[in-house]
Amino acid sequence: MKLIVAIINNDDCPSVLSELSKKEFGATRLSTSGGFLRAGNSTLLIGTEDEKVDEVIAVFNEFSRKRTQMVSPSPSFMTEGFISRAVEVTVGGATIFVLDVDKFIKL
Ligand code: 2BA
Repeated sequence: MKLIVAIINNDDCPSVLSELSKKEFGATRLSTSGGFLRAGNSTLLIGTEDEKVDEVIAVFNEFSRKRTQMVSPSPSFMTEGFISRAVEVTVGGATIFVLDVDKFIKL
């Protein structure tokens, strides 16, 4: 058995959790924050059989991988005569640890 610890962006969390639940994986979400940016992120704990680890990682790969997105500046930044241009920003990403589990007990 393995414990997957995955740190992802808060915005990606609902879609990752709903896909994991659809595939009948148990998951626990912790609200965490990164030591560098000190911004909120989510840490998911997922206990699963060894042979299903790749299936879980595929969910993160599909729903929380690092990608770029075009974002328009918010109207409050726009002034008369200023032509707003969408900018490309990087969003998402997942940091995943896979740990061996000695015992799994549910009481
Ligand atoms: P990532 O490397 O994608 O890391 C995203 C978040 O994953 C981190 O948030 C942290 O919460 C977690 N994480 C990453 N590596 C970890 C590890 N070895 N052990 C435990 N948790 C880990 P932040 O710490 O706020 O970092 C946000 C982003 O800032 C990082 O994205 C990286 O691109 C950059 N970064 C982090 N530390 C840095 C440093 N010392 N110097 C420069 N850039 C750094």
